[in-house]
Amino acid sequence: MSGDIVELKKHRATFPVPERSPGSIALHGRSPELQQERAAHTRKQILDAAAQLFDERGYGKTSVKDVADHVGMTKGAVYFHYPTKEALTIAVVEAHYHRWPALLEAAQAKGLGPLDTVCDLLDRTAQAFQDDVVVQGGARLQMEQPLPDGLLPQPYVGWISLLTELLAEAAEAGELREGVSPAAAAHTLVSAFFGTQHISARLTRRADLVQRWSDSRDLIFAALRG
Ligand code: LUB
Repeated sequence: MSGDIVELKKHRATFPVPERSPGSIALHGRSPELQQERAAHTRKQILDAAAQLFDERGYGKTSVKDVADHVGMTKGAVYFHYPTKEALTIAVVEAHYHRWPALLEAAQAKGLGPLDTVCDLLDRTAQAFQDDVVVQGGARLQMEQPLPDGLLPQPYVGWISLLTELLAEAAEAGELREGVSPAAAAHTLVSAFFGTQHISARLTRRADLVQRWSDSRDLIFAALRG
């Protein structure tokens, strides 16, 4: 399954969200809209807790019961939203990847040149890896690859293809040093980012990631700029 970011945006949910019939009856006096809001809030609570426990303990040492206890729910309440541990795992990883389009839009909204847009996007991504528990949990799961092939997106390929596109625009704009291949530069940036966040995670639980990435990207972008 492609890990392409655009592909993931279209990626189907892994569990059917219960369809609401047009004339659904408000249960317990709550409007259907309020019920949907509460269900979405509950799913977010479960996802955040699962991501935190997956990041801290890994897939194998995290049970659905652990997640339920962490959010103060019964296992049944968790299973209502995520029918299996695998569905919960897939949901955390998908939520991890679904963070990126908004960061790309924010970087592009600044109206920078293509190379500075890449730089700004990766700075935002470093902040997300430092602060966002779902990003952290998704990264741990993608490291472990605990599910059979094909159930989780292929890691890294989405970022490599996105950065290759953006760096090709930078080359067309004359922003890249002569002879720099956008594809090679994209692969280098993704590898450097992945390694920087991994070492930061192991040594400081990512507390120093934004600074570490700032040091890495200054060196890399100095080599890329025309
Ligand atoms: C990124 C991770 C951790 C790549 O794209 C991915 O799959 C990634 C999780 O697998 O780092 C670097 C931006």
